[in-house]
Amino acid sequence: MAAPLLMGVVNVTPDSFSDGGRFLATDAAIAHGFELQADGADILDIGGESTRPGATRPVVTEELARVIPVIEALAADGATVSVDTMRAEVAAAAIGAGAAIVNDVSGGLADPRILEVVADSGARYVCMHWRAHSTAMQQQAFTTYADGVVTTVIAELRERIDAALAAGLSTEQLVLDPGLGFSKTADQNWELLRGLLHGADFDALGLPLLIGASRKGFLGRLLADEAGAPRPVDDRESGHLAIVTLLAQRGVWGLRVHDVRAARDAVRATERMQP
Ligand code: PMM
Repeated sequence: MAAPLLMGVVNVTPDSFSDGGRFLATDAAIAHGFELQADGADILDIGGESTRPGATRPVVTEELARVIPVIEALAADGATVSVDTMRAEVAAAAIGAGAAIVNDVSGGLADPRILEVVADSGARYVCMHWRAHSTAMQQQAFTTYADGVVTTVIAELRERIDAALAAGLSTEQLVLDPGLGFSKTADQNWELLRGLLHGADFDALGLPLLIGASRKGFLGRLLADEAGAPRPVDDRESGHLAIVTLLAQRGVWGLRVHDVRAARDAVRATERMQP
């Protein structure tokens, strides 16, 4: 079984929950990308919009100014670059700057023109399960799953696959992502992971899978202290590595991670134990 590709996260944002503000300057973001590559990243995912619950969106010119110079520099050096954007205009500029993958957390819902841009370019398209922008996504209306979270997420992903194919994408371009933390409660994230590890429903879609669990709130809550305070964002890696290990053993196309070195180590150890 092929080891999962590791997608290292470069958030060029002032407000991401995991690393907001650390890599907002172009030079710091580029240096971080090179660091992640040295740590063993296969893909560098460059994002200019924070999707943390409650975050407000940057205007498109701001998003472009954040990500394009970083993508240009990393792609020019030979890195496989992905752009984390929901906007067609940003996707087009990123592909022009050398991005090979468009990681759209809205699966084409936020800006449907993004599907045509990707179809025409031939780039890979990560189609994530999503229901609403950050300001609204954790409202109860968006975290209700009538048929259970696994069945409903899969049904909604099927709709997005149909939309992508109708816009001209080929199945070879598609990668699916259940969107952990996006319009999901902690319990629903665990249920999705349980479904991925112990069910066949996701495999029935017949498409590669990308999973992003790194540093997310459901890990913080799992590892909360006795008073109930969530484990801080930068101290959740031990729990995350259990997920990395089991998903690597299960077989997935990719894992979106912040600590590439730790994930690479876990994947190597997992591979070593394969029969
Ligand atoms: N999570 C975040 C951002 N982008 N993209 C994909 N495909 N899957 C994810 O789970 C995902 C994503 C939020 O995490 P961050 O703020 O640390 O980038």
